[in-house]
This record gives sequence, C-alpha cells and structure tokens, in this order.
Amino acid sequence: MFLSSIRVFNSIGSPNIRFQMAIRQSSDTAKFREYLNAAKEVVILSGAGISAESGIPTFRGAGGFWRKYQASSLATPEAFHTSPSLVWEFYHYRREVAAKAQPNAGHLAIADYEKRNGADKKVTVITQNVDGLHKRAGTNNLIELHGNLYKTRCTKCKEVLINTDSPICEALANRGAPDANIVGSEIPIYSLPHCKKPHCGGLLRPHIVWFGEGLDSNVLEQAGNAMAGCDVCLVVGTSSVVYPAAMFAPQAAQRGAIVAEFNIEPTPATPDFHFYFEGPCGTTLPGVLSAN
Ligand code: BV8
Ligand code: ZN
Repeated sequence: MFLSSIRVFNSIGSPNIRFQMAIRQSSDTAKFREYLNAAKEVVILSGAGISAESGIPTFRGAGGFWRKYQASSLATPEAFHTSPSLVWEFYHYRREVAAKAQPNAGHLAIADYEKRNGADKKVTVITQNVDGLHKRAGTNNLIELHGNLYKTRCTKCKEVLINTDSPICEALANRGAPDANIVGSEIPIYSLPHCKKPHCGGLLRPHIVWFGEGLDSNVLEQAGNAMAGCDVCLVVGTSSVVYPAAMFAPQAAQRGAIVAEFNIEPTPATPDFHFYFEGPCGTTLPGVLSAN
C-alpha cells in the first residue's frame, strides 16, 4: 500500500477539505469500479509505460537511449536542424520497432472498455505515445498529443501525410541500428524523404511534437475539453514529467474528478490522485476495466 500526505476527499470525491495528513492511497478495485460505473465521461491518459509490455522502450527507463544519445535529446528541432539524417535514422528505427510490436493486454483492455461502454459514456483516450498501438488495438476516440511515427510533415509546404512505408525511403533501408558504436549518419540529405508535391520538394520530418515545440492547438483543445468534462480519469504508464500533458490529470483531480494512476512505481503526481494501482498495466488494467 502507498502512503501519501494530501487532501482528504468527501464521499463524492470532491476536495472540500484540505488536511495535510497522511492518508492511505486507495488501491480498492471495487471502490474504483463504482466510480467508473457511475461516470458519464471517462478519460484514459497514457504514456510510454503502456507500450513497455509490447517491447517498446520507455523514454526515461534504461531503454531511453539510442546509440549514445538520450532519446529526448534527438526529439528536438535543434537535433533535426543539426543532423536530419541522424534524426531520421532514429525515427526509422522506432517506426520499424513499433511496426513489429503488437498491442498488449493493456491497450486491448482499453479498446474493449470503449467498445462496451462507448454507447452510454464518453470514453476518450489521450496518449503521449507516437507508436500507434492504441489505434491498432481498436481504440476509436483517440487523441495523439505528440503526433505519430507514421505521419510526416513537409518542412516547406507543411503538408501532413500518413506514411507507413518500410523503409520510408531507400537510403534508410537497414539503417538506424541502435549500436552505441555507430557515430553520426552519413546519409546525404538529398537521399532523405522529400515532399512529392509539384514545385515543393521540401525535406520531410516526422509529424511529431519535439521538445520545445508547441502542441497542435486543435489537439490541445480536444484534450482540454475531454479533461474538463471527465468524471473519472485513468493515468496509465507515464512518469508525469512532460508538460503540458503532466498537468492534465492533477488539474482534473483538483476540480473533483476521480483519478486513478496505473504504474509500476509511484510518480511525482501520485500524491494528487485518489487511487494508485501498482503493477504492469498489462495486468492491472484488464482487472479494473473488465466487464462486471
Ligand atoms: C511545450 C514525441 C512550449 C517525441 C514527446 C511547462 C510547460 C510547458 C512546457 C514545459 C514546461 N516545463 C518544461 C517544458 C518543456 C518540455 C518538458 O515538459 N520537458 C520535461 C522533460 C521537463 N515540454 C515541451 O517541450 C512540450 N512543448 O510545451 O512547448 C511551447 C508552447 C508553444 C509554442 C512553443 C513552445 C512538448 C513535449 C512533447 C515532447 N515530445 N514525444 C518522440 O516520441 O520522439 S514527449 C515523450 O515523453 C514521449 O511522448 C513520452 O510519452 C513522453 C512522456 O514520457 P512518458 O510517456 O511518461 O514516458 P517515461 O519513459 O517518462 O515514463 C514511463 C512511465 O511508465 C514510468 O513512470 C514507468 O514507471 C512506467 N512504466 C514502465 N513500464 C510500465 C509502466 N507503467 C505501467 N506498466 C508498465 N508495464
Ligand atoms: Zn511540401
């Protein structure tokens, strides 16, 4: 059981009194399912941890490296400007890994929950992940906060296209090996993916939100509406350190939504939440989301 020292909530879960006292964070599945069954709007907010059991490395775990680089240091406009070839090798590698991965029991439990409850509840999945596994698991009402590995955007005309080609261009065939001894990338920029629109020909980039880039305003608005309206929010497999996504669930808890966290270890946001279910979400989610 996990102790936290924050607010006490009254029986309907709205924060009416703030005691700075240690309270037992609940991991009572039956209690949480009562809230879930009564909810009219449910949001499931996911991070890299939900794809860990599909074999996709998380950002901040040991798998957060590719060659000698921290993954997040390559997910920046500066890295792309400095070496578009190196960044394309990194994303090509991730496209290939994700394409070979399968949605796991956590993804499937969420998709099944939406299928069973979508008629009488608004169920929204908001993911920070770019691997496309929620969609492949069957989730319909999906908001991809940070873009998608299988979308490109032209750096010149800004056209966004879906592209599932493997490899995305000849020059990237058999490239992107994560071997730490490989330094740099000697793929010439003209061999990288380029826009096929007449009179454009701009260099393509992954349609992904890099660190230091703003999220798409429409996506932010959709996510904001879903978070503002939800009665219950499940926060699954995220370290809750990347903003603005890290603010969503604590803000929902502040306004009285019931929030449950699913993680293999507590995070900085755990004390803000009413429920904490410890363990791999491929195990914990099916138990909580299954049909009665
Ligand atoms: C922006 C695409 C402003 C890339 C990603 C305050 C406000 C606004 C911005 C900031 C701010 N403070 C700092 C910033 C800057 C920055 C930021 O948040 N930095 C952090 C590191 C401090 N934010 C930004 O730059 C954002 N942009 O707001 O800019 C702006 C506004 C207008 C105009 C211009 C600029 C953009 C952030 C988006 C970055 N892109 N992804 C790519 O994928 O290549 S984020 C990246 O991290 C991934 O999407 C990933 O999902 C995400 C978050 O990480 P997690 O998903 O949480 O993954 P992590 O590995 O950290 O944790 C995994 C968790 O799972 C762990 O807790 C682990 O215990 C758990 N787990 C593991 N296995 C399991 C499990 N749980 C359950 N079961 C398991 N089996
Ligand atoms: Zn173009």
